[in-house]
Amino acid sequence: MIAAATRHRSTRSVDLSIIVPTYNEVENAGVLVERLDECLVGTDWEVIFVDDDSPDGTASRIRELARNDSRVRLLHRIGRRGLSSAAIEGMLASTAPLIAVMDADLQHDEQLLPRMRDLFHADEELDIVIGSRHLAGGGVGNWSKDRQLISRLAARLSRSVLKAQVSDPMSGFFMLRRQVLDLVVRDLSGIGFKILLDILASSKRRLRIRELPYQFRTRAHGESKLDSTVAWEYLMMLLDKSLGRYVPVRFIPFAVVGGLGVLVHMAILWLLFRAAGTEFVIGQSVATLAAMTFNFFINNSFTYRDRRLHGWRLLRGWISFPLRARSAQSPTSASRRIFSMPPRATAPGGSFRRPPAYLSARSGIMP
Ligand SMILES: Nc1nc2c(ncn2[C@@H]2O[C@H](COP(=O)(O)OP(=O)(O)OP(=O)(O)O)[C@@H](O)[C@H]2O)c(=O)[nH]1
Ligand SMILES: [Mg+2]
Repeated sequence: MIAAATRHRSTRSVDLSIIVPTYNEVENAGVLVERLDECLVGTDWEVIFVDDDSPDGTASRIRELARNDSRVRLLHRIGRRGLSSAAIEGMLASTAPLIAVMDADLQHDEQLLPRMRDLFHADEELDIVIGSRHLAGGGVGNWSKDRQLISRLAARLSRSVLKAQVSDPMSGFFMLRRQVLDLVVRDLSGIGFKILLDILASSKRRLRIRELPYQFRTRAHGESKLDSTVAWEYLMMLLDKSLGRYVPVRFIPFAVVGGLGVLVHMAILWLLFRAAGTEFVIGQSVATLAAMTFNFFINNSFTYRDRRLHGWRLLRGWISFPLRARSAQSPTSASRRIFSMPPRATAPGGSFRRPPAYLSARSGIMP
């Protein structure tokens, strides 16, 4: 018992946790740990990589690093994606009073970390220090004109939810006190890439913020994960921040996709029944199946992107989706009315009154 207590007391306490979300960063993880080791002399630090089961073996590489260096930790998430949610879970897995978030791809200047830490030591009231690309002395490296334009547009949109004046609310490189995390963590959206904006927009009190300029470097290894869905997720996050307290944000795209599904249904039914002259029941069945397929894949790609299905699970989900919907093959009274068909006798209990399966939230691709 005494030996256990002694052993317990001898464990080190970490002053700074650096949270690094990773997806396919196998070549960068080791270099980042080396650079942290060089620049954080005199600080008891740890790095928590949060890997979303990268196919390139990043998690195995980090495990290998962790076996030789107890400052390296790994949170391995399976069946999940998302930079912000990874950062949140990494922060929650740490115990240090100071927490930094940075990318794995060496684009963030690690030399800023000791300067950020010193600012916290000098000012007890300070809440967040942000690495800014837009202050004098900072820069965005070799970004194309298009990317600069999109970034400016996104920053302008962010003002609708932002409660603080900062030059780079889209930065992915910052340090904060644990108390700030505790203050906002239950209100975070956790959607998409912009975790700093999420934190700034979720705070119920005015935060004390400092910014330090840095030059965003060019990625040396691996590929960018920025794609068109990042823009979609960004809009979802802004919607969540502005409307989330009234309606679950996922419901908005789900309802829009449902509405588009109705249009797909009606267009196909018109083509088959009116233009091609097939029987109504056949047209209706094909239209229902097409609309369900449309809704399933669009919801999978956008509404539930963070838990989207791939490969066999996608195929299984798609096949089981109409099978689970008992009314899938049944003509709806709406289409019958639109196409001037006489109403069909309904089974006791009015099963045809049930909305088409692809419109119901329960029949979404949620598990
Ligand atoms: N855990 C996790 N990490 C991610 C995910 N997407 C991106 N990342 C990591 O988040 C960091 C930033 O992603 P990048 O693709 O470099 O995005 P970026 O720096 O804004 O864009 P580039 O300048 O084009 O590199 C990197 O460390 C990625 O490995 C994800 O879905 N899950
Ligand atoms: Mg990057």
